[in-house]
Amino acid sequence: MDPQVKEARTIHQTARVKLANRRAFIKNAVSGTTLALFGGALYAFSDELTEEAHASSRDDGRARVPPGQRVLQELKPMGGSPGDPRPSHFQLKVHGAVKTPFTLNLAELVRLSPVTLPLDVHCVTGWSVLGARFKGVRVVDLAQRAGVLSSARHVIFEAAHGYTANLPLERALAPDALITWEMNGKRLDRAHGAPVRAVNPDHYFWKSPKWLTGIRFVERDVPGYWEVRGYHNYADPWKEQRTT
Ligand SMILES: Nc1nc2c(c(=O)[nH]1)N[C@H]1C(S)=C(S)[C@@H](COP(=O)(O)O)O[C@H]1N2
Ligand SMILES: [Mo]
Repeated sequence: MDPQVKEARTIHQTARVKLANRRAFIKNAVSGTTLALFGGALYAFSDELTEEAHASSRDDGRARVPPGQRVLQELKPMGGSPGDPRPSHFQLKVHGAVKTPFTLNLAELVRLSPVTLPLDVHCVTGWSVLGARFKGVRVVDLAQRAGVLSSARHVIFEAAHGYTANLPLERALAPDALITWEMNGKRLDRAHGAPVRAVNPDHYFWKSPKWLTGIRFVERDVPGYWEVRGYHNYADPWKEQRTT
């Protein structure tokens, strides 16, 4: 099939899913849901989910929802400059302070050992989504394959049009840090980073680049796109490290 036709179909299907979800939101509105408008689209904060989640805690003892966050039922597309969505054009470069740098295409990436994990994401603008199921490869598995040098201390996630996000090495290698192409059983749509994005949970969501192109291991920290624009270098939602 012509890739453009295929892409148009995907966009159409995504729009239909969104419409169905929106109908479900409106149904929910009868009890315990706050509707909010963002950029012309309707989003539902579930008061019930927010309350429940604020009262529950995680295995590590932290509150399920960090302070100042409210729970949304689905990711809100936050924009950015999209990369090339064509799966056949995807390349992920794993490089920097490693013994064996390598580049993977999408077929090679999805053949590594993917895991599916329910992850929570927390946007600095105040919304969180809990337990979205992301399928992907652990960053730590890619790091092992590349043979990270003992001098490496930080990881730079690189994306289309120069967007980057930096994390200390040990945080980037957390077992739930994923390079992902699928959310809730469906390929990522373009707005959410197709074909591949990073998800680095336990940090504000700007640390999760969409339209990922590379993972670079470095000895010295390199503040990323938002980090040089006044956002906090570590971005811990439980410490509300929003800005500097
Ligand atoms: N390449 C790229 N990745 C990005 C961004 C961006 O502008 N470009 N925005 C970040 C921000 S600020 C947020 S909150 C999340 C939003 O992801 P979503 O649009 O899938 O909800 O993506 C992050 N990743
Ligand atoms: Mo954001």
